[in-house]
Amino acid sequence: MKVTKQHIEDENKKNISSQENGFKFLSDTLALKGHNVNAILSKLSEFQVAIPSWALGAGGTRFGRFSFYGEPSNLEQKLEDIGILHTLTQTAGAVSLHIPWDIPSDYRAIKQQADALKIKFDSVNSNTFQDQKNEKESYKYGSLSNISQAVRDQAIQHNLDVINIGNKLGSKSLTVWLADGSCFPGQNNFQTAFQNTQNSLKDIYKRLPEDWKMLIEYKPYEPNFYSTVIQDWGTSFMLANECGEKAFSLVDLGHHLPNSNIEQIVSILMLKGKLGGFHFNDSKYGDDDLTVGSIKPYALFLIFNELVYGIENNPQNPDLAWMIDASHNVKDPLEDLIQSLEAIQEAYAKALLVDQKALKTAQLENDVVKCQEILQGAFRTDVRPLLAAARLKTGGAINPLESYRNLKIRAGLITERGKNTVATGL
Ligand code: AOS
Ligand code: ZN
Ligand code: ZN
Repeated sequence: MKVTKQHIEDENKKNISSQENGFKFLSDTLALKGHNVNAILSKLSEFQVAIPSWALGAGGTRFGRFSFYGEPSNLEQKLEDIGILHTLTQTAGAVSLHIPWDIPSDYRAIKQQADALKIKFDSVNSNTFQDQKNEKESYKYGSLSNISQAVRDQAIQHNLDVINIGNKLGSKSLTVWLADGSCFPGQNNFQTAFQNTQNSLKDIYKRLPEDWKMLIEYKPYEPNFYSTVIQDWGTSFMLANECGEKAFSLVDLGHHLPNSNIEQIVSILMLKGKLGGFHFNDSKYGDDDLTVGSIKPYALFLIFNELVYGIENNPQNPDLAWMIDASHNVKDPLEDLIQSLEAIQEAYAKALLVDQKALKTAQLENDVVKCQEILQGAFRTDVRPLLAAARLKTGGAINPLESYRNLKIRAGLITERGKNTVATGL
């Protein structure tokens, strides 16, 4: 199943006049306000978000999983799906692999396929939250934090293997997310668990290639429900500092206790030059992994506002690894990802419209009302014609979701791959 240039041209013909009208109105309005529309379009085109290899099949919960059929069952097919997303949206030019689910059998072939689809290999994810076949030790009671040296050594070695695999594909960072923690008070000694984790991470860090980063993800709870070793940004920040300058914190939007001020966390991590990566999703209650922007779009915009500020004002912070980390239980995964990609671009575009100079002036005058007006003025702008214009510039679809449906892509995938597909992953 392939989306061709011709497909997109035919699709775009249907929408071109309304797009041109909408874009003209918006770009004239923005230009009058002093915005450089072309600069915004270039920034939108440059903003690429990695798709995790495990998001292309239906997720499911511990109660069950309902397939969407035609899902990819190997790495080649996962790349094909991302290729479809990227052709339509022009913003999914990267993949984030998960080891051991995605070990390539033929590295050259996989690299060639990815190159042809214009997909880069972003951060590689290790997995020490499940036991793997043929492994001696079990992670039931933790991995890098385990009280047993043998278990820790196995988990360290796994991370080194993941770096090795990523290196062959051109990845430049390792993402570590640990399920380690405890389910009941007294089960673990907090200090021992933390120290073991720190020492293990340092062992991995020592063997990180010169031009690589280590991204340390935090999460307050789940799968452990009493304590998690790397529970919050502060813990991840401490560990990153202990490891060294190539180690950073990774923020997953769903990994905060209710009502946390994520935009403030993002802002201060960037000030300290320690924000390395980002996992996008949305949530109502916990780590719900819902479609980006589907529940709290204003919060997403405020986070992007800090990211834009940080990108412009914090040269001490490196370029970030962007990834969608969502799970698709009741939607076609590809449709869900198209919606997420659109929501990310929308929040980014709105953040680019914030008049930073005017905001600073209003802040210096303690004009609280004006500050709010500036932020909400940007948030209330309908930027969708801008996103479509950015996509058009590089050959994407004016309306990716509509084209995905018109081109009957899921039906095509089912014909090709059959109904009895089981995606590897969560
Ligand atoms: C888990 O909750 C985290 O969000 C991880 O980033 C990710 O979903 C997991 O590592 C899957 O590989
Ligand atoms: Zn995550
Ligand atoms: Zn998560």
